[in-house]
Amino acid sequence: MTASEQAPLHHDGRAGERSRDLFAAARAVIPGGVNSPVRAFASVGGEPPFIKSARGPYIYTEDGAELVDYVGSWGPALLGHGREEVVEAVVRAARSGLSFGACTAAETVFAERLCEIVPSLRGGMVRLVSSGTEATMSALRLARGYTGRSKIIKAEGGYHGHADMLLVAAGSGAATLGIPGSAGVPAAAVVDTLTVPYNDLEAVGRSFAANPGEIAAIIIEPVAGNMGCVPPVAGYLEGLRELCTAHGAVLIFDEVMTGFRVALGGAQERFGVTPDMTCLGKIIGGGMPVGAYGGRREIMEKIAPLGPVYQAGTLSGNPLGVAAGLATLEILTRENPYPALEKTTQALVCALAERAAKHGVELSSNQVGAMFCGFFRGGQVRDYSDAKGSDTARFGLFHREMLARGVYLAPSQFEAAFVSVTHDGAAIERTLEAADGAFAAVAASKGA
Ligand code: KE4
Repeated sequence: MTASEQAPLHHDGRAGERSRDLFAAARAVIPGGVNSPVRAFASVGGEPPFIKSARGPYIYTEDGAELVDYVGSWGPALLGHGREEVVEAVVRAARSGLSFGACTAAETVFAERLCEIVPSLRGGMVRLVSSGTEATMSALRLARGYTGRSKIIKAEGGYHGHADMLLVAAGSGAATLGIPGSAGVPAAAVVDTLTVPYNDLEAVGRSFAANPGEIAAIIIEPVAGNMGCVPPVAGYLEGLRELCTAHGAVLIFDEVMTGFRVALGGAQERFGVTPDMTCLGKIIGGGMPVGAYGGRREIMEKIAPLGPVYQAGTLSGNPLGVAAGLATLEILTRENPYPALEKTTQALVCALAERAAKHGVELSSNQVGAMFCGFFRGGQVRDYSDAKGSDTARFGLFHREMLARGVYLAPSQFEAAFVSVTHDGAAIERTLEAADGAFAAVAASKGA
């Protein structure tokens, strides 16, 4: 079909006939029709539009809609969709073979670049894996092996992937679906997982005091992004650093989302607090499945084949993921988009807040770098309990109204929105126009 025969693009992102048919077919062979639960739109209502392609700040649905995208593949698309240099790098690598399961020179170059850029990796080592889940699961096993201790601390509403030991009071899709734990996780798997409220240093101090010499690690999102976006309060990260140093526990920053998003060197660079280990994912793969964990050399030397802690992966460090990651890092270090991203995102968050206020809709906004979210409630949101006080029904209505007006937000109040370097004036303008109408619809709705 030539371009002229194609129906003109429209902006109504609600699932049309084609997406509905595709979703019915998907549900017949894929649980819930999705390969990751939050994509099912369960908490916002309606059916998910199926995506055909994406370019820059836009995604294109199977029903012919062009939508301004703030999911960005859940974070990876910081450079916008389909950045030519990244695509070319993957195509070039693919022409030499897709995967060897053997050492390649590019993996070393990639590891060197990560160790140059991320403060906690400087002078240390890094291991490539294929997802954020693998990164956090491996980092915690390594921390346990390194310290000889079993207990770990995580924050309520923190999401670090779906490894058994971490599916306790989890955020993101677990929070969205209201299943912060999970069936199938034996009590024994989580008996050593302690949870504390985010931004509550005293609770962490009490956990250490109650478990002297038993806590192997704290794993924390240095900016929470899976209870909605919640920044660390002043002194929080520094306090975690001090407590871990004092008690000989490993401080792990889960920067799968914040890494290369809130600063080139991640939240640890932005806030000036260096953890012992860092988990990475999303942006470092430029849209390909890449994760990584790394940190101090004496810790990393405990991982096989150097040490007794086992971890492995068929596609770890595969040529295509490494090519996409290297191209992405090259662009980010060359262009340093962070000041402009901060400015664009701040202006967008302010303008959205103005439109909410204009229509008398309570909205509590948080933003760090190129990630943000609006909680449908008043007051400040500093932890998961605050986030859960949001009116999720109103969020659902807002989501549907924005989608109908051509803006694609994460289908959950407990996620963050992501701005890319390609979100230009036109995309922002369309977003604000849509928000004006969506907030009006929320204000007019009784109840939700
Ligand atoms: P993956 O295994 O999904 O690559 O990464 C897990 C993970 C680890 N740590 C943090 C801070 C994360 O945000 C994630 C995954 N994020 C979710 C969205 N908030 C992925 C989307 C999904 O689950 O479909």
